[in-house]
Amino acid sequence: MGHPAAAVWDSEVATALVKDCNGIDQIKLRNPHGASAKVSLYGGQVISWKNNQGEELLFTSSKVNVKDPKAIRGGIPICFPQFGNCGSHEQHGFARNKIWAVDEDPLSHSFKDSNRKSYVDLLLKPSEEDLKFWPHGFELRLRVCLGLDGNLTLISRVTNTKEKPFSFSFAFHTYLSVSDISEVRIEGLETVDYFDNLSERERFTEQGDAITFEAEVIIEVFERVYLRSPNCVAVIDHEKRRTFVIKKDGLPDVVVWNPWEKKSKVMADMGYDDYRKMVCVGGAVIEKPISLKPGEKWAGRLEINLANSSFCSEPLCF
Ligand code: TA6
Repeated sequence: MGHPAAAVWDSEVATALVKDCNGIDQIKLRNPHGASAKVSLYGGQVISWKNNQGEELLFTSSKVNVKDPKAIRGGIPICFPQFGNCGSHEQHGFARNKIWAVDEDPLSHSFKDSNRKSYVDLLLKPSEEDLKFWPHGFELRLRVCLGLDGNLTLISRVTNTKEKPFSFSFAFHTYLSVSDISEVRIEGLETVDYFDNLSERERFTEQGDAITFEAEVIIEVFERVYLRSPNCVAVIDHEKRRTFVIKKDGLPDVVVWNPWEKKSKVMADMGYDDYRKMVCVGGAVIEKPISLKPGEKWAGRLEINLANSSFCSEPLCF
């Protein structure tokens, strides 16, 4: 079993290549103020994002088995080409269970000042095996960028590289670390329609107030997909006096999920009370999958900023 090698830093883009205990490459990003992030080539999954004080901002299950390379329960798993269970395909698609490559020829990104950020470009293309069960030519690119202010930006791009059109769904399934789920309120999704995944995607409309998580209200699990939502959502943690400000583009829907107590108990890779320390809030394309004609591209961008405030999100989002 390999041991993670010491990081060798590339000062140009402040990245370092290391290996995890399974010998799978990980890319470490850092900024001059102490913030950092880590991306695994397994699934193109962001597995860590720390603020300038070195505090971990993404949730990771207490029962993650690092010796089992499958997508860890936590971080920011990628859902592609589908979200949810679709027939015989893996839940949330196969991209998260493939080894990605560092993209030596990234598409030109409309970054204002990439050279002042620490970032890595990853690429996933289908193998011959993949084409047997999803017969579409694609290039799925991911840029993970750590800003000078410590914010985390993920940009995904899908290109149709073959002669026939295809459709896909996509999600950044972001596990945020919180003090306790009872301290969390989500603003920006008021009055938005949502699918309640437990009700066979029956459509509902969110009430006029922020989303909160009261034990007496949530019986089994909180699992909703908010449809065509505003491009800014605030996840407020009163106890930690901080707000995750999530800005998105090209990702019309927002997934909000917490397994709650009952479901957590039957999840092999979730500690029995881990649900109290996390909330999944991710940008997604679920209600209306993206269709690409030959040669067409799609891009989705998610930026998460950390604001040391737990008051009204109004000034943070708008
Ligand atoms: O978004 C909620 C959900 O569909 C849940 O049903 C649960 O299966 C979760 O996703 C798993 O997501 P993950 O990305 O951790 O595999």
